[in-house]
Amino acid sequence: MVLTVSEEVREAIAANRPVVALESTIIAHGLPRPRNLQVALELEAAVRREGAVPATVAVLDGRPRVGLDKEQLERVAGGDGIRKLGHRDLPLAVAGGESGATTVSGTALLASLAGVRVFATGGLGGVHREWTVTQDESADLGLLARTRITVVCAGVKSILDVAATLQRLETLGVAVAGYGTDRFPGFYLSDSGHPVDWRLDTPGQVADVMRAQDALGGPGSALIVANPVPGDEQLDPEVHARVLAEALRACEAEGITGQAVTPFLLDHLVRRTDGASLAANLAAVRGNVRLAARVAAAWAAGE
Ligand code: PSU
Ligand code: MN
Repeated sequence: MVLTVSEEVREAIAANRPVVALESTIIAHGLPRPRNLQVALELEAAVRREGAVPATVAVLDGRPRVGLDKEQLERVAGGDGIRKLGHRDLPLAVAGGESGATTVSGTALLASLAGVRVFATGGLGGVHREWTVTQDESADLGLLARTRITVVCAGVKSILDVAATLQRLETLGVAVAGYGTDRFPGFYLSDSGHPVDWRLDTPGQVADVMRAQDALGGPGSALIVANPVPGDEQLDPEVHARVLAEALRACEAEGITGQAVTPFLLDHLVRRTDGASLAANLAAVRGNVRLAARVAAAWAAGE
């Protein structure tokens, strides 16, 4: 098989021990270097502290990998020749022998092929604000409509049109629940300003929903567990609104399109908030990784 699952991850899956998939685009293209490598290592350590095995996903030299060693993580974080790979890019990268970091869509596909059911990230991709003109909707949404995986995230990136993204998730039939909240989180912000219809309060409740998905059968769609960044670690909402408006104007003025849009906006926010957006982003991801490990444990315990 073309997919390479690390020995540690393979053993954990075989023994029904908790495993958490982690995406690599946030490392390679979503965070500034060299901080990104530290973060990658820190996130893996946080998963381990909760008693689960981390499985960071990437493609190296044409080989899709679930579970990276330190040297492989260093390559991803180093960025040289590391492309950004959504799920549609995977066969091209494999056939071409290329290396790349996987987005939520690329990671969710490879993780589920490897048999990993729980995945942690920062914020999902979604519908961009200029959608009526650009038709830019992240491939994350379509893939999550077709993949049975639980994604713990802090909502969708606030650079997006959040209301439109929530609507698309509804249309596509993807289950969404707030974790410990009735509000949909706003990535850098604890509250996006939009409600969610469902709320889950414990890892055990999340695992129960996953079991109900399997018991019901039907199309293999995802479960999105939207876990807010703690209020005292969020980005100041006023700063967020001001800097984001500026970033969106810069993106348009510079003619940035396609895959480059998300990294451009995230980088702009980090620079223009003096790193405050980075701190909030990291706080969100850390919380998601910890929760995902607890969900994976509850899931493994019940099987
Ligand atoms: N969340 C972050 N940083 C990121 C991303 C999400 O905190 O870099 C990445 C994810 O990999 C997500 C991707 O899948 O951005 C979406 O990109 P696009 O809009 O091009 O689909
Ligand atoms: Mn896009």
